[in-house]
Amino acid sequence: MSVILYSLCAADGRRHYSPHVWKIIMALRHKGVRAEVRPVSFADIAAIEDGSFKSVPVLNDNGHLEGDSFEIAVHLERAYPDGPTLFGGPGGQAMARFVESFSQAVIHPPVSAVAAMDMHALMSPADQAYFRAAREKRFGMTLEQAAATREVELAALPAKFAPLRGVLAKQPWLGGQQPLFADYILFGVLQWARITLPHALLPADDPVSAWFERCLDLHGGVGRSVTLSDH
Ligand SMILES: N[C@@H](CCC(=O)N[C@@H](CS)C(=O)NCC(=O)O)C(=O)O
Repeated sequence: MSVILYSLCAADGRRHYSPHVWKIIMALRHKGVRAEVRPVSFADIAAIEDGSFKSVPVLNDNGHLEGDSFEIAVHLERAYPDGPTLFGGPGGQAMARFVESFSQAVIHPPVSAVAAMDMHALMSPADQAYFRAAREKRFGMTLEQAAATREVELAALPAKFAPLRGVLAKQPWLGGQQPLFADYILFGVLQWARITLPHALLPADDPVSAWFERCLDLHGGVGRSVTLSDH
């Protein structure tokens, strides 16, 4: 029996910072599945397992390979039916796709820009070169120019969390009375920011910050186990 999760890691070999990997670290703990988290760099991704993967997370669950965070969660729900549910049924699974889409379309892009230079600082020289080329192509500007938008992006960010804040005024988790994979999707983005940025992304008195702290307390506080950015 062996479960391996491949995870993008800083040059220090300790700071796992990928938002998509964090969704799965939480999902594995939620299901009570023990896994070895194996650190990789950008350069290592092409050599993971059968060489067919272009991004992390990648999960090897006793020989079953899965390479997209949502598909990994669907696999875990199917493979470990005795553990607590990650979706709360087919409707919950379908609606978690909306949360993923919201996270990718609305939250991910500004955090990418705000964290660009801080992420770069955490990487090995080889990953820095890869990351700079890939992100400058995606952004259509240099990393430095993307980072120069950070004050504007940071100021606009709390309003973008309004949909989550609105739900949290009525219930403690997106999942209702308990966290579900939908919570871990948005947790992943904030955890990425927590690990890479030298400052908080949202004000401490924001209900979203209180929810994030509750997420950090889950599953034996696994989210707090990563050393914070000190660069
Ligand atoms: N849809 C994928 C996206 C995963 C993804 O973009 N992972 C990033 C790390 S956060 C990656 O591995 N990127 C590889 C690259 O940029 O070459 C998922 O949710 O698993």
